[in-house]
Amino acid sequence: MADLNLQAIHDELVLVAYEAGRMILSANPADIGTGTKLNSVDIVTEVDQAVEKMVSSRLSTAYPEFSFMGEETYKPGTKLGPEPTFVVDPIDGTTNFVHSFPNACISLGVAINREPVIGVIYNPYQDLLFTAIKSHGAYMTRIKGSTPQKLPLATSPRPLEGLANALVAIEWGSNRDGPNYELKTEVFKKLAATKETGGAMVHSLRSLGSAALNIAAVAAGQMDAYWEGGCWAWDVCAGWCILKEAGGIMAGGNPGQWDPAVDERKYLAVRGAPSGQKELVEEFWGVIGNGAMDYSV
Ligand code: LIP
Repeated sequence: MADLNLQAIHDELVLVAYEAGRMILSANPADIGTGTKLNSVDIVTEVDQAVEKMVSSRLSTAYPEFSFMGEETYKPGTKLGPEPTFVVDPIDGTTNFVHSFPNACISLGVAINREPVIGVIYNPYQDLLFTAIKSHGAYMTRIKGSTPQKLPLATSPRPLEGLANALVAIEWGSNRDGPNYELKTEVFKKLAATKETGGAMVHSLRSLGSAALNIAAVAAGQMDAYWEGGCWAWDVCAGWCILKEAGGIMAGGNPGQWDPAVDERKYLAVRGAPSGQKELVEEFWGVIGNGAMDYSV
């Protein structure tokens, strides 16, 4: 495939993101049809499906040679290939959307050789756009048309000084029983507990309800880390590129995995910092202990 113009692809994804934002804002969640997938909390709506259809139609016209991996048309067992692929979540934060809670986004990623190289995340409720192209930095645009701010937002990010000084993003996800759930909830408890009781005493835990927005907040330096198992490549691909371009790192959600795959389904994102990243990852893995999440099916 001839040298790709990543800037042109990025620019098209930004236009697509704003179009998706208009679709999301024009829907009235109280009136839309919803269904469920894995269980009663794994929700899909007709708006998710309509947005993904618009996205895939526009992108397959503009880039017919690209593959497409979207949440609503994903065939279980499909692996992310090496070819240029759009990796798309039409509405990340569907539960928030269904409840009219104003925090959801479209997540548009491009992976080449299974590496995130473009990321575009747009939260229409806040008119907040996060973008990145590999080797060209990450940016946040607060209001459409305003001057993008380079990420991380701090011109001199503070060093990371361990979990006891960290604001950590977590998610409950849609798996609510079994060994993965038991491990996750045990880790949540230990993260928040006092050191005297064997905990990490984090500043606090936050759940934005969207993997993409959690990762974007870590990239911006608004949170220090995000840990989740069970989400998918389309939840993290765009944010991954934005995070890396903002100096952050993406480690595995299980101990010892320093180089996770985009479709690994177990992630630990850490913000950019002049020091302390590796130490924070290792401290976090220490909280997990000998546990390991398994999302191989
Ligand atoms: C969501 C993810 C979130 C996860 C939820 C859900 P969706 O994606 O962003 O991290 O905890 O279970 O998968 O379904 O809103 O696109």
